[in-house]
Amino acid sequence: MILYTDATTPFGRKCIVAALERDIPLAERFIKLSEPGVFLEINPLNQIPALFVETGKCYFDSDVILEFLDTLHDNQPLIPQNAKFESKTAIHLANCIIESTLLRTMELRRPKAEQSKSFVSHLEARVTRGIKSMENNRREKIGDFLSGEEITTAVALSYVDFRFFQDWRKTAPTLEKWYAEISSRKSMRITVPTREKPVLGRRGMES
Ligand SMILES: N[C@@H](CCC(=O)N[C@@H](CS)C(=O)NCC(=O)O)C(=O)O
Repeated sequence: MILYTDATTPFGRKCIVAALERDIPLAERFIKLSEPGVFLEINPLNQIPALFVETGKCYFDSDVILEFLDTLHDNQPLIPQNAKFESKTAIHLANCIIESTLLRTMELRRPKAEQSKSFVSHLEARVTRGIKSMENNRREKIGDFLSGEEITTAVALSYVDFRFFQDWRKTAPTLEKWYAEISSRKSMRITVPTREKPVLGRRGMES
């Protein structure tokens, strides 16, 4: 299986962390979306991540990929069936924090005269409210197997740090402690957005 991704995409990182946490062999291939070439046959939307499976099937959208990964292992599922809707809602919250941070970055890369301050403020307020909700709901201890919710939450906070601001910690002490612990896991450490090359090589082993 090959995951088409790049170093900075948090949606791709979710999938790699999940594969590492469940010991699923997955090779990574970095792709430049500005020069997609045959990648458009894998994902006509020209978005990453996208997963190519040896059966010839291609799956895209990181949540679809997480659900597919769950069909490949016998450990604790990434999406627990007994709390599926809670889990998917929490994943959606983290996804929206990622998406709002991404849109904010793209808006601020436009020429100054074309940027919308009100759009940027709207996105920032959504990120702030989302993190507050994460803080209010973060109770459980980190177990041996990270869930899809934990992975997406941690990746979202890391992306906010990477692209936006770090002072969310001032108002989210529980989340700060939780995030510090989860960030020290190997799967999170080796997939930081500042890495220069894929961590998973051709056979899905660390390269
Ligand atoms: N819902 C998708 C979102 C994927 C996404 O937005 N990926 C970004 C990179 S982080 C992308 O490919 N952006 C290029 C574009 O949308 O043109 C997922 O969860 O995989």
